[in-house]
Amino acid sequence: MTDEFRSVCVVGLGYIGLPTASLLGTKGFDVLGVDVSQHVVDTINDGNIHIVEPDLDILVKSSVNAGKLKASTTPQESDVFILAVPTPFKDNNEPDLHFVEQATKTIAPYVKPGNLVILESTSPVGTTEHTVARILAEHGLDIEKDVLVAHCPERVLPGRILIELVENDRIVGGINPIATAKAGDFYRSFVRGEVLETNAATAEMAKLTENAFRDVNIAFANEISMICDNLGINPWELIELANRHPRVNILQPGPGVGGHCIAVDPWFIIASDRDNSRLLQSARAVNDHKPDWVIEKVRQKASRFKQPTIACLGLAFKADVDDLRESPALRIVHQIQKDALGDVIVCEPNIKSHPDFELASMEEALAQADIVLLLVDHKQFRRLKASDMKEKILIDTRGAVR
Ligand code: SAJ
Repeated sequence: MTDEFRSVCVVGLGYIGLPTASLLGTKGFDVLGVDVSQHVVDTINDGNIHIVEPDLDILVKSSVNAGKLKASTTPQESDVFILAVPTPFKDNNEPDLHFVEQATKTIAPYVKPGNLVILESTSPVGTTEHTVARILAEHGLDIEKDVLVAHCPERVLPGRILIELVENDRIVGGINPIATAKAGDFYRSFVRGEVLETNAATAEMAKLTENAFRDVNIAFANEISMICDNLGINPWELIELANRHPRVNILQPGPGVGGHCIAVDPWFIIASDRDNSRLLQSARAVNDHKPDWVIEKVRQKASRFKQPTIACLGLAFKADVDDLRESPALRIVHQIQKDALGDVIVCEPNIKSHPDFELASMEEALAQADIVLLLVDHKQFRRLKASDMKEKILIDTRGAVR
């Protein structure tokens, strides 16, 4: 906490907003978390959580019990406003900023001179200045003198959010030098990593570049894995061996790239310069094709049976989370069911139910399976051994079964 910034209003209580709000609560700030969902607000005010993230329940409970974190559907006056709302893309892969616009309009009546307004949502270059600051200016606020507007992209990895919120270096970029400096002071009061100052556009582009870098590198691994399959080579063994070179560090192939970040953010760069983003577009195409390649594999194997039982292990977008957004696993299982490739049994240990599937335990799924399709390397599945499935056909899209 600093003398200047004691109260914080966090808009959007999802995977970034809720951990941030509860962390700030434990660091002495008075925090109001705002969400459009009454259910989310009630859950948090009861000291509970609506998402799966290690240790988040403990942090929320302690912040709420200490009276440092409250939730509401409406904002209130605060020293700092943090916008942590989704930035999805539209059907044509163009950025969809309506949540950012809405959130800015919601806080605008409560923002006073001297306040800090920070956009944490991953955003196309220009959003901090041309969407957030512009809307605040339209509400009569002087964004050059009175209100400090900055971007500080979140960089935390789902599954490690609470550690990375504190330990990661942060980039802050204001729409002017004073906003940058004040936003830097605010983050330095609770982040252990280094807080690096730049301007808003560079901060926005830095975040997009980080995720595009990962997308391109996963596309490389996915492309190698498909070539290996044709050549009869185990891609995971190959990558392990190649990575013993001191300057090679290949990522892991999988069933495709999911989540709300890596599969989305490169499009924000592509939309800003289509002509010069050939590599990013190719990476997106390779990663988006991978689920179809997996479905084709299942189709080939299933054609050996009259009506095979296909045990699909995992629906989440990656290991040990409950998040199904943009999940290649979910897309694959839906398609297998739609194409009636067999009787589908689904096991997803991180969720209680799913509207489209009956969920089974891993043991039930394996007992009935002719084909085991491993889609997510959840910890439960990483314990499986190839020797456990002698009678079955295994399609292991993650190289989890050894
Ligand atoms: N994946 C692979 N192979 C790999 C690594 C990942 O197939 O070797 C897949 C995952 O299974 C998943 C997808 O990629 O489907 C994305 O997973 P991830 O773990 O790479 O990333 P996210 O989406 O959970 O979080 C990313 C992180 N960005 C980077 O690592 C550069 C995180 O730091 C960001 O804060 C987050 O995006 C975000 O919110 O933007």
